[in-house]
Amino acid sequence: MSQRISLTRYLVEQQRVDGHIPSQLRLLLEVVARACKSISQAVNKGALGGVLGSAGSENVQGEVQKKLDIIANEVLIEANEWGGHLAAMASEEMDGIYLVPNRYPQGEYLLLFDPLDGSSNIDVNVSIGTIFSVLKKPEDNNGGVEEKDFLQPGSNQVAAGYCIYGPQTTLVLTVGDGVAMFTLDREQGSFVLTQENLRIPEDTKEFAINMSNMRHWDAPVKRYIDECLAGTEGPRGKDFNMRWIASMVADVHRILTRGGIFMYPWDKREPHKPGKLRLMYEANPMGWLVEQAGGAATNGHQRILDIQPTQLHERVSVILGSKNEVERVTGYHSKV
Ligand code: AHM
Ligand code: MG
Repeated sequence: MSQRISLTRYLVEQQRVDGHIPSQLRLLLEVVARACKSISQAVNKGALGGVLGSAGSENVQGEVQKKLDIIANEVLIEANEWGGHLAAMASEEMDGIYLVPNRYPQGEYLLLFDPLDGSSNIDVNVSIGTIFSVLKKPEDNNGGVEEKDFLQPGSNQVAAGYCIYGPQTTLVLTVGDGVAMFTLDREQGSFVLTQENLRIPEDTKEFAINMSNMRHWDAPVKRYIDECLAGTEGPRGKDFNMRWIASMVADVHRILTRGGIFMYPWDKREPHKPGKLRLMYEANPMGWLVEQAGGAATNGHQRILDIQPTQLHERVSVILGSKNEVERVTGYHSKV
């Protein structure tokens, strides 16, 4: 790229030239990016910043919270509550929704996030990230925001993205006009556009799934993985490679970069739960990014973005990535 384009310039052009985003949404995305820079700093300090280890508390989903889960959550709230662009926020780390305090102006957007995805990787220095999704407050809502206002299908998202804290800090974003990638220039302190119009190859020879759960899977997922494992001698006639980072951000980042399929399916360990991952702030934003890059995202039966949520912290089975592979696994489900 001959001329460096900052995130700010990219967003201004999306607003001005292409008319894709209103100014409030531009502000919102800039604020989220700024918060991600702060989180990146905290992540980088690690043990030197005293940020590693457990916080000694649990979130609403009964998961042990790490210190960085809580720090990242606070950074996102503090950065976003006063700008006038938001009406409310929701997070993996908070039971209910967070209303913008009365002392600040109210905007028309709703922000959802997983402040630090891949928490099990924090203390072992493996890539983690922040995932976010932006919805509009429903038009018929003239009063205060309630949890039900968040319960919109992913197809209503107006922006979605993630920031990965890995060897590089990279922000990946869609506002419905393809997927763009920005790398943090630490010397300048700004995100710089490093790739536009990301495309996921339709075919792949790489899958990502936690194989230790194999005995708990349902038949269609087991069939798909068995066929991949059979390699050149099996029905697929080719060898597959496997990757599992246990950070959805890192696995999805690899898929957006070179293709692949990611699955965290329903399994028999907790049969009453549709899956491990959360619909509204994990599967929806990632599903939209993947679709915007030419891939697909389903729960085995239905497009993720078409699911009507009934709860803020609803879980979902996730199959996403290279289109032809996702369609194959989804097709196996319909044959059961
Ligand atoms: P988290 O949001 O509490 O970090 O959990 C979500 C993570 C995903 O990033 C990842 O794909 C998955 O959990 C890994 O789960 P497992 O440890 O069961 O393989
Ligand atoms: Mg998560």
